[in-house]
Amino acid sequence: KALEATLRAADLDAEMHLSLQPIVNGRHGTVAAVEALARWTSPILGNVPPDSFIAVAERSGLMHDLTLVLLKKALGIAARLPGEIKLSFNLSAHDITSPPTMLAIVAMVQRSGVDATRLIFEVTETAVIRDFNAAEHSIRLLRSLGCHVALDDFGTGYSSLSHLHRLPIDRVKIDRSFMPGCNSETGRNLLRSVRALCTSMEIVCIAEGVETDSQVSILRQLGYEFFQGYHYARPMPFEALEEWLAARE
Ligand code: G
Ligand code: G
Ligand code: NA
Ligand code: MN
Repeated sequence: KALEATLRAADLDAEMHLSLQPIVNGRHGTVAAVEALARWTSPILGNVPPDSFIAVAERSGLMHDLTLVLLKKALGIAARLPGEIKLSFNLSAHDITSPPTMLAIVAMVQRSGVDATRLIFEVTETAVIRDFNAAEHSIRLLRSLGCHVALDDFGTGYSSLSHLHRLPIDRVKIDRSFMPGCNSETGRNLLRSVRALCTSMEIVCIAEGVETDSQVSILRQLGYEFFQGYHYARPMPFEALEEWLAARE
């Protein structure tokens, strides 16, 4: 359809950019990482939401090229950020189940000169389920380079718990749909249990979709340390991020 044809003909390098959202260490008040979120401004269609164009790229064989264009931009951003701030990059189901894509990612990371320990790759449970063995292999490959790997949207997929111990991930991003749970006893019990599980497995736990001060204080009481969400900042262009970082000092 129209979106696919336009994406196929697009100058990806010129039309794609990354929006950046901070991940904050709530205990120390520092910025632990920024997540890179793809944005497409098409001269024909205008701004297209990532949910749409990522899905189209996935099913029309365009994901390999798109991921590499975005990763190149992400590595450029990582190189310009202070060394203590990590860069978190989303991989799609296609990416983690495609050996040629994974090899190209590894080569690009190694050529970039960016310290691999400053990179976090986010994979969703849905992507892992598609081909568990391939996903496991890809995650091991990234970890062997020294990169971090986070299980994204945690809790929304199924058999989440088995993934935690079968995959060599070192981070979990608990899905934003759990944040309203801060306001109920059962919701808090669930959040506390996920936190305890991560602690026992030595997995860093990040709460995403944090929108209010009261959520932050409740999450901190439940043992959470890392937060991402509109309460801190919306995704923003690199220049705005630099200003945002400077204003916090
Ligand atoms: O940026 P926004 O919050 O609208 O993101 C919507 C969805 O698109 C999220 O699920 C996010 O993980 C996904 N997404 C954003 N950027 C990228 C990207 O660079 N690669 C992949 N594979 N998914 C992305
Ligand atoms: O699937 P993933 O977690 O990568 O999706 C990131 C998406 O979540 C982005 O589209 C981003 O704009 C959105 N997002 C980030 N912070 C918040 C928040 O505090 N509330 C809501 N509702 N969405 C958020
Ligand atoms: Na993500
Ligand atoms: Mn998520």
